[in-house]
Amino acid sequence: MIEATGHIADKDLRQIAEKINNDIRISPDEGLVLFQKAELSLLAVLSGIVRRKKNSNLTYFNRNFHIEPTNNCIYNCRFCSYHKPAGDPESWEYSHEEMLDIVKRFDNKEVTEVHIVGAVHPLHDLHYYGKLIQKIKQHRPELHIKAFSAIELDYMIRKAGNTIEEGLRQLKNYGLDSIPGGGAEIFDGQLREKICDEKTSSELWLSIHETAHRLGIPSNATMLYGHIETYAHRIDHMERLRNLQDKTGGFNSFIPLKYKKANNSMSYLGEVSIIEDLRNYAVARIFLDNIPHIKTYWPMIGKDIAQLSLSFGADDLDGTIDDTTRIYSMAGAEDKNPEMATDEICKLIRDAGFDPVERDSLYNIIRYW
Ligand code: V47
Repeated sequence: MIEATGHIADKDLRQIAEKINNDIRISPDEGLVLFQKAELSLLAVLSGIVRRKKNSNLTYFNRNFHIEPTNNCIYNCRFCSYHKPAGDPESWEYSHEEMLDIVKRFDNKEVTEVHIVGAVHPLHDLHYYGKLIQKIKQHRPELHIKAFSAIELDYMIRKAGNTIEEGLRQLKNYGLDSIPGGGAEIFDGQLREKICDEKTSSELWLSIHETAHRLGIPSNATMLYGHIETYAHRIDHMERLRNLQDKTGGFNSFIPLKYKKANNSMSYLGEVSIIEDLRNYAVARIFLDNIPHIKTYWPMIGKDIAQLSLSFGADDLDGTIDDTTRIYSMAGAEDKNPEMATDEICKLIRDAGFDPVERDSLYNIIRYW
């Protein structure tokens, strides 16, 4: 496959391709060159080499559902289409009982994970959410609870008067199994000022994940792209994640999140092209050599691009979802009621030339389909 690199006209690109083929880490500058100069077809080949070395021909998915406890948020991020103030006709806030009812709807279904992410509600601290987790575990002990972005954790733990380490320990005792990757947005401080100035800093986001990893709580990482960032900002973001992963090894997957323009105050920017999405998946797969999985989150990117992204480094489709998330439909994603039956996910994967495999939340294989 790599004979192709001999024909690459650009000397920089040829050297980078050789490195990738020989399993040598590329530098941030080289990552930037890939973004700036590499053709889509070359990125497909190079990310395919990395993908196959790490995950062979497998594409993972899990059976999961989401709970979004509230969209009442103290923050006002400019890209967010989801948050609404209390009293707004589109705002909601579920009680513990209502959220347990969502869990009970899945009693006879073979789901393995609940993903709980909402907003930073002004009144709820870690014990409010800890007791929710405890009730879910009492009802269904084997269900993996992946819950609360670092932004929610920062607020709920501070509200309870604890340090991050104490708070995470307590949440782990309540039953928290892992942490999703939200709230990372883009780490550059100046950009963060422009798009989400009130939010937890990048340094604190990274430190919350580092502490979680030290306590044996694995997590994911995201990057919001396709707004006002440059390629250099994306590489900076991924470099900070790569450095932390070198220290802790606690990230399971990296999830690029494409900025969606509906119903938020950055709509004038529009959205980047599918080509840009694919380039981004590919460079992420190549650059993040120490993060095992690249997730293509189909409720956000759409099923067709998710399927294409499997040939650009992505190896994980997240889950069946069962129409339990609104974050992306509110931001303009095509699928207003995101759900995929297991058969449909498997067909999507097979049609792209890969082998579907059902995983648990920690990427242990449950079943080859
Ligand atoms: O942090 C919000 C993003 C994230 C918009 O860990 C937007 O398995 C695009 O983190 N356009 C929350 N993105 C979702 C998230 C996530 C999703 C799936 C799987 C996992 C995981 C985590 O959604 C936020 C923010 O970056 N977001 N608004 C928007 N208009």
